[in-house]
Amino acid sequence: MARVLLWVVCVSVCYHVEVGLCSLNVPPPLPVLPVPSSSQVKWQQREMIMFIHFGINTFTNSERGTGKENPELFNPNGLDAIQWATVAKEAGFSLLILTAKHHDGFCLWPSAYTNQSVKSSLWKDGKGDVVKDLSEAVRAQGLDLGLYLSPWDRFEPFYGNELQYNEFYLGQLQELLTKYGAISEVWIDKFKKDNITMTYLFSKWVAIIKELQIHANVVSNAGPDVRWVGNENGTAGLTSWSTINGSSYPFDQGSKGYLNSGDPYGTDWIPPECDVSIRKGWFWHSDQKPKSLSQLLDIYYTSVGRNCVLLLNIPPNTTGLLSEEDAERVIEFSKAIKTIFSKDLAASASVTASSVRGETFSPSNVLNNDLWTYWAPKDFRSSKKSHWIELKVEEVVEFNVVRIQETIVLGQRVMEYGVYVSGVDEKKMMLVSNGTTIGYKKLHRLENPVKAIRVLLVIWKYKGNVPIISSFGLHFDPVYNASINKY
Ligand code: FUL
Repeated sequence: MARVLLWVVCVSVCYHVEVGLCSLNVPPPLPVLPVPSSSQVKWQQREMIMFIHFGINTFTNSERGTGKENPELFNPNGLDAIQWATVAKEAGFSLLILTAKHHDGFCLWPSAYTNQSVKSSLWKDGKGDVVKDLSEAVRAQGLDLGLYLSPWDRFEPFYGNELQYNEFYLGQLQELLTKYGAISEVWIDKFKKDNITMTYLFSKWVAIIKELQIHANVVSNAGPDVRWVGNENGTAGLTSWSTINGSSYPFDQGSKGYLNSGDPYGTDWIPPECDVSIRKGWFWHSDQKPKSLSQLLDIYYTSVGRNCVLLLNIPPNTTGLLSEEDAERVIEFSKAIKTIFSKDLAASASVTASSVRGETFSPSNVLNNDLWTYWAPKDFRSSKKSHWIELKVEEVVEFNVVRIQETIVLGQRVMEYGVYVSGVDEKKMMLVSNGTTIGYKKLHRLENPVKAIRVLLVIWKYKGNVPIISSFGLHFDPVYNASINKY
């Protein structure tokens, strides 16, 4: 009995005093709901996903087919899905999403529900299957597969008949989700431009996806797992919440501004994905060129750097290969990201903070790359006070990117903050950037490189009892620097 009493007293003291040895026992802060599912965390940690727009449009030099195309036109006689997957792997993508069917209705797999597919094409005498080729190629590289299946189908004669078309769509989903192994993401594009009125039985589609592929994230305008960012240029809002009120929006709606910034009081965790093409069009056209490295890096900062995942489209050409210039550009892009972010100039900094919740939540946790370890300040409960964390390096460092990350598994919390710096012997700190949301990753690209010895993050406003910072780093981006010098 005495022992039990002693234990109770000790636990209670540990909880309230939060010092010395006992501090190990301080429990983590409570999550601020909603929080991401494990599939959503995995999705977020991918940071970049490759989109592949390929289909009959590739052969008609079009962006939007009519459904009247002759399937014999599809003949990518050099198609090599291994090349797609190899480029993806080299460029650091862990997931590839293929347009199994675009709005024109042409299917890249031999669907039993239609003849408008590879089986009516000249490619491999109608015996080919692009989805199969890609699924095997990605697995061989240790990558994952996702599929885009357009609900708007301009070929299908049933389109417009609610019952028949919804059954048809469910049938196609079932084929795709049972024949090609694990599918990590299903893209349900809301786009439709005709006068045909028909209700999509969206909740039934999601139910069958979850039944057949429990870990797949379903993407549409408003989720249920991932939302569209509201534009196709790779730009999330400066304020970028992973939360929205998903249940108030049908899958094909949601105002662009709302989807772009999210909702601090949203009841559902439905983070944004930024879809953008490396070229002007989604499909390959001989007269288009890939975006420049600095354009791609701008996109990286406005997507991954604003709490999003970048879904970058690289369209195969009529031969069935990613064109060399696109492949070279995307690999150059990924190398630039590695160069910038593999070196954290604060790696050996000493880190102090306004307060520490307990030893497990030490400020120095922000120097490792582990999402699950973090700095948390003391919980002052009643007061909504601000908190700070400071990096101090031994010798002056020059940087133009500040990276801040939250432990999103405990919710997205920070609502207002500022980043200050000071040089040697300078007592005064200078504000260099500020922001609203952080989320999984926030990258502040500074107008000009800064030389500093101390870098301070002050958090003024947050949800929950305390803010939680998983990572805080400093980087130098030579490409951005060069472009400033150039223009
Ligand atoms: C849009 C489509 O209309 C485009 O063709 C492209 O597939 C893009 C990703 O989504 O809604």
